[in-house]
Amino acid sequence: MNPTITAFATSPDRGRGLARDMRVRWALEEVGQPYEVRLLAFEAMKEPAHLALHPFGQIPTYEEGDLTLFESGSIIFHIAERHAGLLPRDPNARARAITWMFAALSTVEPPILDLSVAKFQEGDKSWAEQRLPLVKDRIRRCLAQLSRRLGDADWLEGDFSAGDLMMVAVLLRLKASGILDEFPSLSAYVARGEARPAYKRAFAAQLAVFTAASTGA
Ligand code: GTB
Repeated sequence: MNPTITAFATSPDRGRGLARDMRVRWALEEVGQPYEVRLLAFEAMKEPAHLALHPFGQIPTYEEGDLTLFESGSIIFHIAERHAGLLPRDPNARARAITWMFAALSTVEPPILDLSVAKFQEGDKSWAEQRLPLVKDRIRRCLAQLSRRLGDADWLEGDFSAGDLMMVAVLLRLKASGILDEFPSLSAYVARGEARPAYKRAFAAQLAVFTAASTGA
């Protein structure tokens, strides 16, 4: 039986692939695992049926037989562990790829999320104008370090891995801010991720949800 994931019935990003079901879809496409999607309205995400799957009432979740997971990092790690293609076989190379998944989620993503909060949730506060440059500089510092480590390589550790998938997914959130353009090697890195056939299939699938919702199809 195919796994089922959850996604927004109407994504606030208007199908730009920024909601976190996108990274799970991408991982499933990379390993060639077909999947089902259960679409949820915001209200349904806070109801007991969904809270039983996700204690924080969010998407994505992942159901496979009697296994239910939440947290995109854990879901992608599970997919990468169960299928070939997203983690190297060599134990040390595998550990390094997993390290990059953690780096994406716990070092690179937090300042990027801070930027969204500073702009969209705190933008009307009296101190917002002072805070925004500080938040942006924290992102720049992190990207400078990441770009130094990537150097001229295509991917972070040899071949494309779940570490790259997660890092690209995290960096994509920055595209609209213009900050990514300040780091040409990282822009090219993200573009390489977006050019992967699996990424394109996942992107098209989540966009189709938004298109259908907005045209009433
Ligand atoms: N740590 C969790 C994970 O990685 O799975 C975080 C999950 C999460 O933040 N889910 C969001 C959610 O369910 C959707 S992806 N939010 C509803 C809620 O908390 O009530 C985050 C997201 C939302 C919208 C945009 N956007 O519009 O651009 C981008 C990303």
